[in-house]
Amino acid sequence: ANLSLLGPALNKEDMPYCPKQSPLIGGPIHVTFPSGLTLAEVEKKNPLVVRGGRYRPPNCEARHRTAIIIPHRNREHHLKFLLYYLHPFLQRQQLNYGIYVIHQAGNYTFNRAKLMNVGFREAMRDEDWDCLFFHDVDLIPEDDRNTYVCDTHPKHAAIAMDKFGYKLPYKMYFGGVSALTPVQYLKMNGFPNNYWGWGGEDDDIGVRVSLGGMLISRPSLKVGRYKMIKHRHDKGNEVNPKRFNMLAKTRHTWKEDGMNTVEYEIVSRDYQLLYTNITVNIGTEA
Ligand code: UDH
Ligand code: NGS
Repeated sequence: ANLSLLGPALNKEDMPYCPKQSPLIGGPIHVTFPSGLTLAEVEKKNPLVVRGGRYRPPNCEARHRTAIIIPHRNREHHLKFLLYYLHPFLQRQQLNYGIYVIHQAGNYTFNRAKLMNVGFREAMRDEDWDCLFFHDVDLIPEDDRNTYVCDTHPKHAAIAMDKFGYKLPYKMYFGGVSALTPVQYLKMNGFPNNYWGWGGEDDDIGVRVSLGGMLISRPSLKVGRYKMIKHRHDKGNEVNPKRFNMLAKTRHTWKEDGMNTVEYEIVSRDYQLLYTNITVNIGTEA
């Protein structure tokens, strides 16, 4: 096309694409949890991050737009460490990115997968993201080469966690951190809305990938490494006794439960410097 017909270009549009492989990427990251770290310090270390936790490389046009979706309640301490590591990590990858914290309102039993559905819809309202990373708040990536971009199949990124001896705990494990394009997400009707409490929802998501006719893509064990911030079971996220019965039925329920049926009310959307905070009322178990 004759670009001159479009009139004078803005500076931003004149920028070359970023290189296919970022020159800023290193190797293993030494993860520690400095005591006394404050959010204000994390903000100061990330001067190019703008309102709502958004960033674009300053000198080149990003090749990828990635949204990070973090299900959250009562884990501010973990969130601070995740942001401390994630912002510089994503900037070294030269991504156009945004971080969304999806905060479950009230004290009713936690529902991780439904919060992800909320995050998907709300993030896609902002921007036509290429890729969404569904990210537990307590998992810190330990290698720069773990690129936060999507693959041709849904990606399970947290393949090697310290608590499992840096191995996959079982072949179908899909927990912790996963990444899907919007097309992949909708192909499996998103995530289930009915897993209240701990356990099973990640296995259900893994089953949906294959019911949607897709495979699971994974980084290498060397690269997909994560350190988990140690903690106990949360109050309000008790083990879900129904999870095995529900899992046995996924193949009959996935088309009627997911993105096409998710219901919720946004309580607030506020734009913090380091993330967009969406507080949502997701109701209670039917
Ligand atoms: N989450 C919250 N708040 C909650 C519960 C869960 O923010 O109250 C989110 C958070 O992003 C977390 C994710 O949901 O990373 C998954 O929940 P989880 O961390 O409780 O699940 P996980 O399987 O740990 O990582 C369960 C507790 C294991 C205790 C083992 C004690 N030795
Ligand atoms: C499986 C759970 C998953 C869970 C995984 C790891 O048994 O939800 O263990 O748990 N599936 C069911 O309960 C059906 S962990 O070691 O992180 O506590 O993610």
